[in-house]
Formats: sequence, structure tokens, C-alpha cells
Amino acid sequence: MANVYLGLGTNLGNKTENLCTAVDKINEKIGEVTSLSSFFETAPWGFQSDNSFLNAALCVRTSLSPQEVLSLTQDIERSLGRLHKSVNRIYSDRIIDIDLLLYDDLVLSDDNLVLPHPLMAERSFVLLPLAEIAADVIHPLLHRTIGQLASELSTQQKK
Ligand code: PH2
Ligand code: MG
Ligand code: MG
Repeated sequence: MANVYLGLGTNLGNKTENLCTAVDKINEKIGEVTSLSSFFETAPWGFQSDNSFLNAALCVRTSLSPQEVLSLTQDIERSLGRLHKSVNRIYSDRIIDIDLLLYDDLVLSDDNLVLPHPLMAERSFVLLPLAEIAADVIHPLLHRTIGQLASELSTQQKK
């Protein structure tokens, strides 16, 4: 069994409902959701939009491989009505986005999946929810805890 941390985000429609539906489907199709952060209202990062986000992080215990988890999260995104993915980091408004952040302490770089998520340490909309549920988890490449990364990022952003 692996502990997998997922980041969830939505900035369209009924955002609370979108997150809750995604969590239910993850619990049903991927494995037991063992922790869930609170929902954070955040400003769009990396693109312009009038629609603020609701972001969350969760831990799911699963016997599935990283690729199987990825494929199921993409099925869940589609079942909630997500139409397109970002291309070359051109982001757009979305009903739901589910990102794989950490899969135990696995380091992996496939064409369609990189673990840990390559941008997680730069994004407070990822680190703040994640720090609520995984403060003591160590990032396998940066060798710092999620709690440390979160507080370092917020100090950096105040400069
Ligand atoms: N996701 C992005 C790009 N920008 N900004 C916020 N606040 N929340 C997100 O989930 C988010 C974003 C790419 O997936
Ligand atoms: Mg994303
Ligand atoms: Mg995504």
C-alpha cells in the first residue's frame, strides 16, 4: 500500500461541491481517503482570471501504481466535466484539477507523469493545504519537510 498525496483545485461552478464530489470519487475508485485538508480560497496563480480558486489536498491509501492513479484521476476529472488540460503551462479556468503531488517517497520521470510534482514547492496553493495534513512528510528530492517548505515559501513571498 502506498500513501499518495493529491492536490485538488477548482475555479468554476459550485467549487465546494466540485471538491466534495472529487473526494468521494477518489475514495470510491482509488482507495481510502485518510486525510483531507480544509478548503482554501486562493488567487489564480500563473494566469489571469476573474474566478478565484478553491484548493485542497488529501492523502489516499492505495494499492494502485502511479500510472493507474493518474489514469483514474483523469477519468474523475472528465466525469466532473473537465474539458481540456493545460498545454505548455498555459492554464485556464477549470471545474476540477487533480494533481499527483507525492507517491510515498518515489522519484519518477515519465513522459506523462513526474513525481514529486515539479512545481509543488513554488506554489502556496499546494503547500498550505498539504502542510495541514502532511507537515512532517519529507520531500524526497528537497529533503525538507512539507511544513518547512510551506514556511520558507511564505517568508520568501513577504520579501
Ligand atoms: N492550478 C494551476 C494554475 N494556477 N492557481 C490556483 N490558485 N490554484 C490552482 O489550483 C491552480 C492555479 C494549474 O493547474
Ligand atoms: Mg494543476
Ligand atoms: Mg492537473
